[in-house]
Amino acid sequence: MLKKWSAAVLGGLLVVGALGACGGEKEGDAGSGAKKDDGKITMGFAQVGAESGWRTANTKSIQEAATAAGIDLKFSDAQQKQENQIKAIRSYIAQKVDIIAFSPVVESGWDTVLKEAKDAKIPVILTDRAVDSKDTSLYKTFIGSDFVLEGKKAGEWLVKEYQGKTDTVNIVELQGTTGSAPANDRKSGFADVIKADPKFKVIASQTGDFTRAKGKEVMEAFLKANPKIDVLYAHNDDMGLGAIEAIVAAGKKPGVDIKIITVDAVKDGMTALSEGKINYIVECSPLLGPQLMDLAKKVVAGETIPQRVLTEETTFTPEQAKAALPNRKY
Ligand code: GYE
Repeated sequence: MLKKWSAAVLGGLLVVGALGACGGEKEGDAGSGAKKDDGKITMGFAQVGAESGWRTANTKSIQEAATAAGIDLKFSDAQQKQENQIKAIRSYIAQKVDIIAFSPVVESGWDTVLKEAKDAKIPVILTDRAVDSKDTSLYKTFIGSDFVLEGKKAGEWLVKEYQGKTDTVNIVELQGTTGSAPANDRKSGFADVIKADPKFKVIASQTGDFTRAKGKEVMEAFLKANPKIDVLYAHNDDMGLGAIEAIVAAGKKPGVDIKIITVDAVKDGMTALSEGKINYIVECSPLLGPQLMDLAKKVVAGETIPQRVLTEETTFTPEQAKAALPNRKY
């Protein structure tokens, strides 16, 4: 690492002092003297929580990739609370880490703390979820999925599935964490596609917080209040899996009496899909670690990186899930 860094310095950066250029753009960064001088990049990562299988896989990917890249990782879990994430980011700023990365639990309310990082000349990378800040200079890049597209893919499957049919299709929706980018976007992408045909009716839509327990609880309430539910659209596998328990307990057959579409494609979701309990899964990859570490190194070395790095993803039918499962890593 030290060698690489020295090469970067010799390769054109004018700043003197090993980690002085950690802002990646400004010369004469303040506070460089207080930073560790071992040539290793220190990253502070403020994770959302441990709410789902997706998140667990994401955390593992980040931790393993940091080790592989020789990056010193400071990791915190915010338990799905924005205030905890803000606290973690402030502590990373106080510790003068070289770079901060985080997955913002909700979209809004980040400007102040991002400005604090910018003032301290600590670059920030957004991973997985976006912020709604107008000032895009507050972060270097955003790496993650296109959640609107994911919602659209879910809607397109539904349109195809009910092609040629005229009866009303009653849909219930389990939304992700309120105010989060994936909940907002997966809802709007889906709504955009199904609105073309008035037979599709979303009769209930509520948050299940991206967790299995809440997915089950909300689905129980949906089932009690609505005698005819044709389709469940859950914003992630975990909520869908919780809902399946509620559906079974209500004496109905998941995947048959109620068709189920979810997002993520984690192992448990894929297993339920291969068994016909879920009908379709839109993939959202949690394996962002290696790309994140790569980008972090570039930012610290002062290289220009793209403002948006998109994750590539697919979709799965039950047959495709069966084929993919043996090699599924998460
Ligand atoms: O779909 C869900 C997790 O932000 C893409 O967060 C992520 C979402 C993922 O809790 O399972």
